[in-house]
Amino acid sequence: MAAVAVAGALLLTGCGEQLRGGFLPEPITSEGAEYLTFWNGTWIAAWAIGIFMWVLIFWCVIAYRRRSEDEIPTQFRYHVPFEILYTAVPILLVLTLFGQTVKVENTLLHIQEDPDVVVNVAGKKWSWDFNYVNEDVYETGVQAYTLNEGREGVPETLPTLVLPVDSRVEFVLTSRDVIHSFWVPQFLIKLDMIPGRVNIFQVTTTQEGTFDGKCAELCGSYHSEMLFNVSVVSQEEYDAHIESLRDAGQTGQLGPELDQYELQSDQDEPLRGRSGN
Ligand SMILES: [Cu+2]
Repeated sequence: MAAVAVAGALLLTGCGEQLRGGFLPEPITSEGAEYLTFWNGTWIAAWAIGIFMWVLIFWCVIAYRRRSEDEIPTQFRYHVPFEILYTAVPILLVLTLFGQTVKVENTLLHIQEDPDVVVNVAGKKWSWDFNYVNEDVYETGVQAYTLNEGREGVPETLPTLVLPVDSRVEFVLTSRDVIHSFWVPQFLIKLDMIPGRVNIFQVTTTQEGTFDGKCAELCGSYHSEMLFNVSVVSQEEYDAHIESLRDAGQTGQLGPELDQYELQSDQDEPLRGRSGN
């Protein structure tokens, strides 16, 4: 009852919005929304179990306290029903959490055939190239300069990834040099970009607006300036944006010829026995 009262009070205050959002960025994809439900469910379960255990602990401490100097409380052991209970209940909890985790992970990493939009995002020290694969146009960015000038005016200098709303979008993640990580906080998922490898995930956009994107893997001196914008717009605006890239002559793809790393000839050998790596 105390928990319900506290939760009720929080929901009625300004904290309520954040509490319902699990103190996470507001999801802008259907996968993000599903993840948020799982996250909140996990916390509700954890609090319910925690409160139940605290009540039991304090009840024991108070109800079975020693009442006089020479009294010893009733001693008992090998209480089989209890032992079965505190073995079975945690196993059930762990299995439930495990099952739900697998279910949500499968949703987040599900790759659908024929997505509406495919974007090859290449991370580079310290910015991004966006190749719109089906449209055969590209956008390229340079590093943001936030350290000296602060945040003001910076978003206009950043590369913008434009996506249509209510669409299935595939990100094909590659790197031109070192390990980066493609992170749009409001997707509630991020994935590493590893030189020589291709990582893929898809989202279904549900909300129009302009959102922040950044690198989430410490990749060098200007990692913190590796920023971009994500603009989710109507299909018409998306088509117009693609046209504007075409008109600007940004046709074709910024391919692997721009990569700065060299594949090592011994890369397929096991790491064991190699030195200096
Ligand atoms: Cu980076």
